[in-house]
Amino acid sequence: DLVPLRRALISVSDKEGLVDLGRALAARGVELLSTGGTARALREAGLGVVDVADVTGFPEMMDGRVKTLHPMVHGGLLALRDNPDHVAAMETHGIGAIDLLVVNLYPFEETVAAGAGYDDCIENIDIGGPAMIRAAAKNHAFVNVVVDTEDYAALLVELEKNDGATSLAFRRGLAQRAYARTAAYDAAVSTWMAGALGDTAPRRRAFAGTLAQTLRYGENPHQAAAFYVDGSDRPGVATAKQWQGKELSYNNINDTDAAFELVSEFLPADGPACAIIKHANPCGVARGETLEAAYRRAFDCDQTSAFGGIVALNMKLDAPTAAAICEIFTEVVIAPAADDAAKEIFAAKKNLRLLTTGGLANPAEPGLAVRQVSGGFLVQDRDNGRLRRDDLKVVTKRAPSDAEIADMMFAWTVAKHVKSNAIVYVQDGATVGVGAGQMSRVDSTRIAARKSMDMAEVLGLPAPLTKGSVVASDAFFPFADGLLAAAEAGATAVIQPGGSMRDDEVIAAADEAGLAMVFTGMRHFRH
Ligand code: 93A
Repeated sequence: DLVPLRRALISVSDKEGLVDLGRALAARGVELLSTGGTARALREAGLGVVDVADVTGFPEMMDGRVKTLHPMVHGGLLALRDNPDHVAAMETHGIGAIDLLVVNLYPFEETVAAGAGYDDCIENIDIGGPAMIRAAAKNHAFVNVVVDTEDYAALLVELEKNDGATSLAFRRGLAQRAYARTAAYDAAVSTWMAGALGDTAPRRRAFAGTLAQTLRYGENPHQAAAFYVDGSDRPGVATAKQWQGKELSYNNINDTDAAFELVSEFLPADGPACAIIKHANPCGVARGETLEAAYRRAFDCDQTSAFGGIVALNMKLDAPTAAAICEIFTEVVIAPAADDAAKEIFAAKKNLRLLTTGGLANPAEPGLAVRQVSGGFLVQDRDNGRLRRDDLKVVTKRAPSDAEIADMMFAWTVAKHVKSNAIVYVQDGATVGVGAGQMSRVDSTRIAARKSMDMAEVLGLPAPLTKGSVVASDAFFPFADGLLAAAEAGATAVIQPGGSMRDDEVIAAADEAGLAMVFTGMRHFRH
């Protein structure tokens, strides 16, 4: 199954590594065919090249839209060399076999990411490239197809190993990667078009990403894993710059995403905010007079869990905050930016990863969330629901105070980022108890209160900070018991969606306990 390599067609937008590859192939006596810009680059390097236009007998035309779309090219890629009819057709029409196709496509994804206009994006949809890639990959029994500059070296190693030929196993691997590339390319086009048309309906989306990183392992060491990016330029873990520390792991990426999405809810104009995440749930979120104060207040919600956590900040990381973070072991810090003094402090902590994003994510931005189930994918709009003060409906005899309302809005925003059943106690712009991921809402309510009691002991407080707090619930209280547990922990005001069959019972219990309660009319399940 060894096929010797005699004739190659090279047509690349990314010219990186092109000349070296061309030289190595020429040294093996391989004939080089090429399109306009690629041929020029090879010639400038002193290599002999045949223009595709001379092979097809047609000039490249229509701004390059039609250059390789011709039977002289596609026949050379698709002909079965062991099929007498195919061989006869090649002879009749003077079609020469092409044994190697090297193509990388018009930079459509980069053009979109750079914010180019509609027409520019359209012009950067490559047609001839994918057509050739798919043809060559189909005919991998005889043809090699390389779509990534990173595979040039492997091709040369293979040729060296087999004295100028390639094995079927090698060509199959190339073909598989080639189809992954064209699938991702078309998905990127379709996704961009959906956005451009303002139609992001889940049912119309194609899914694909570009492999950004092969991860050391997945959620557990026995699971292989990789990180795919979708090419969006949204600030976040996928586009962040890493300044120091080891490579991020699967769990780090997942947790860092949760941390940054949460902290992005808090606009810098409203003051510094910090979120500390463990296992994708916040173990402390707070505002503060300074960024350092925000961090310390978030840390004080649950000092035990914060160890080895992910810290996200809504503003440029400064030195005092960096020093405070360094007091314990932290896995990752993510912020819109970091000043030099902060970077210097972190430099002493070799294992700490620092990521900067250049800005905050927009929590109101539309988008899709995908989850895999066995046998398929579930697709939904991302939860970009945001509450305004006017949306609150007071349902109790006592109306909440302004301070309570501010804390309720904060607690509600945090609860959106806590796994259901989510219960979040907040006092004075800081979480003081978080109950996450329980199967019963009463349990979440009690666990959060219990943790607050533990922290009161650690901090030497006379009473847990749930006393005099407000509490948020991501979904309605189905019975009064959860609400009563929150009242018992000392909450004075409650924010929840409402809508339970027993709302009347729950409201009566709140009135009886002297609580103020508001309904949001919106739910924030997160599973
Ligand atoms: O405009 S195209 O869709 N029409 C074609 O016939 C065609 N053939 C190759 N784009 C086409 N290509 C692409 O041109 C290749 O995929 C490659 O990205 C690029 C290389 O052009 P040049 O050699 O002129 O730099």
